[in-house]
Amino acid sequence: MLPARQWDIFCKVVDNFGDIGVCWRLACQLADEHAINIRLWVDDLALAQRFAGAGHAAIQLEHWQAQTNFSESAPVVIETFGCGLPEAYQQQMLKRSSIWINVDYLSAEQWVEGFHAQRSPQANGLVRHFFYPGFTPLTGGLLREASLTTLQTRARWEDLGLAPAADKRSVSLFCYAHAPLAALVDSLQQSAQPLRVFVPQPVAPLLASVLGVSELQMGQSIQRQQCEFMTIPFLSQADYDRLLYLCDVNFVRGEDSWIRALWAGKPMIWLPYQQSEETHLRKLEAFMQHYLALADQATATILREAMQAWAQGDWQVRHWQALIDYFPQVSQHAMAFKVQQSQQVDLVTNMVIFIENLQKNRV
Ligand code: TRH
Repeated sequence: MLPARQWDIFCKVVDNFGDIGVCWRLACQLADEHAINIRLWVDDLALAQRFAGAGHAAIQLEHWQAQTNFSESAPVVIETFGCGLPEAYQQQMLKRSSIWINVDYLSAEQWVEGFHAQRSPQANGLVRHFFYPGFTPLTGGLLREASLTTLQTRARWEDLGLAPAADKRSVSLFCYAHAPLAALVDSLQQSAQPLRVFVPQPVAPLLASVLGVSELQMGQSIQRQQCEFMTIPFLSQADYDRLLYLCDVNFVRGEDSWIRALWAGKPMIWLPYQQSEETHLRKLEAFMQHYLALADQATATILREAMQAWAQGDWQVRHWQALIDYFPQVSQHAMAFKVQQSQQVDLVTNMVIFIENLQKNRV
């Protein structure tokens, strides 16, 4: 039988990097801060190995395939983003009375509070528990490692193989293909202050097409008016955290880079993952209500207009200009939000407490 402190996490990679990005962080924090050994079952093993890098002594990556033979279940099983658990595995869970948690996607929408921590009894006798990340104390909270502050305060450009550039503002740019990139590039080129823009490898082909070059090699740099565009390889998660902390402004997307930008405490422009029926715009609105609640009116207007324009394909020169003109205010706001949000308990701590309570209530 698997020991009590050996948990299973299940991850299906729908697309992009967010699913495995969140699962890898979750696994690492459970291992590092709660001494839990993890088997991470993932359908895209190659992508998981890329995130794992040199690996983690307490995390075992397992290839989850249709024909996988599950001989035993863990006492605690974490399904992520409603990926489902295999029927054969559920039979093992029944034998062991395993606890079943589904960690869902993050949203700042109000309904999340009502759904968080609810139980859903299954026809086979198992109970699935919903665990919703979120921004308020009535949700599961946000992923935040205890070691993050130390990582940030020690971060140096040189660690990333990059030179400091005190005379320029540094920007990181991680976005989707539907972003109005040509309009952003135009506004950055005309920036009142010199810039350098770090473009990670997945975004490089999009930038190449906007700049009218056939290809951009990693590490290549192209100067256009006020702006130096520099492509960088896909970083480890720790190095990506360092980059966000060192940059002055971060464009982020999806689920995980969004929250890492929040913890960087720097002005951020978030691009939600595009969904049907404009669901992503409702998610953006809900986040802005939360993010801008304590901002002064000018700061709130600048950030709101910029995020809306970026998500709705309507970016203009004035949006970047306003961010630069009000840079001290938007920066101060980003730091204040980080501090306010850091007062809340992080997702992994909340989850461990939730699971301990479920275990106690069973005895
Ligand atoms: O890649 P994404 O677009 O992932 C998305 C979202 O999670 C979305 O909600 C989900 O529905 C979809 O996947 C399936 O963006 P996200 O969430 O920011 O994930 C990127 C991950 O990659 C994150 O863990 C940070 C990491 N990363 C690096 O480690 N190094 C890098 O250089 C970069 C650019 C990102």
